[in-house]
Amino acid sequence: MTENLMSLQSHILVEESKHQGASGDFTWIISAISLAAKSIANHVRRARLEGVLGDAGASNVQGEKQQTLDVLSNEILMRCLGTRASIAVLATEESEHPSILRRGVDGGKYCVLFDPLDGSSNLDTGVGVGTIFSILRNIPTEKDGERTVCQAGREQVAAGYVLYGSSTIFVLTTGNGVDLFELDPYIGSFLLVKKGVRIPELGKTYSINEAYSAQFSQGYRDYLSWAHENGYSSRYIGSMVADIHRTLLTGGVFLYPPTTKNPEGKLRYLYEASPMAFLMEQAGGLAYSGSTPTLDIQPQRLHQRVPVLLGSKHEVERVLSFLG
Ligand code: P6P
Repeated sequence: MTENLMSLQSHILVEESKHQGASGDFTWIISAISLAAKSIANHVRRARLEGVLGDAGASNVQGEKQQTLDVLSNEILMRCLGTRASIAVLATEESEHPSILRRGVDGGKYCVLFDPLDGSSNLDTGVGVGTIFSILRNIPTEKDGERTVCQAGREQVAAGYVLYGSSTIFVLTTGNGVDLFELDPYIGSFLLVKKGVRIPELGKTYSINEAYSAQFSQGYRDYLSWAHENGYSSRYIGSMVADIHRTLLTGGVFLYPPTTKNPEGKLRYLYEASPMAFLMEQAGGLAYSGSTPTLDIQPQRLHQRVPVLLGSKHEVERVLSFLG
């Protein structure tokens, strides 16, 4: 092997050294997410052996049936992040309201938002699932937790996901491109495997739940008809992190349009659409919610949903050309 071995921890320290006056707080947060990801990966991989599959017998604030591993993953992230002194606010898909840990005057510098185990309804069938996270700066003058975290995606200082798939992959951007790490379970470390990931500008693959086609507006239906006639492939796993990861690496476009059931779209802005949009733009792709760049949206509610269209630059532009 000719490449130097670079762990996620070392990589973040190198990145941090590029920022004058960096305090190390940010590194501690990524380190906490990395620790949580290793623990969650262990439970996901041993779920059937540990008897933690299936639903938890309750529903979350979204009215979705909570899986046992949703609750466990959420607890792991809260326990890892709760110890970090620079965190002001934590917000999760699993809780109705954000948790205010400390004010700005007490050292609270960052807000961390996450979907602890997205796609968890696929766990019983062994499909890849993931953790999605977004890091924002705290607003010391804002006392309300929800207003503090309701920031446009362009305000993010970092975002990423962990894919618990055939291997455990940590994908991260801190605003200087996208880097990809793989967990080496034998040494318990995420190792850098690709720096500066770029999404192909073209990709003849679209990823959408076509079962809802009758509910899509005409523009989406016109795009799908065009794709069918122009040799596109359809790939849809129904687990956002897995679908996005494939799109990032092989190109194409991922869509979750408005439907009758979800007129704003199904995916949540702050801890699903916004972090994924940041990653896509950092990798040279595009991300739109309707006709607005996803990162420009100003959310009003913690669990606000938005339409999602993201992926290869030219593929997203082509879909937009049908949406009018
Ligand atoms: P549908 C999983 O439930 C999820 O939140 C995302 O991971 C995924 O992209 C989407 O919903 C799938 O939704 O309606 O196609 O089953």
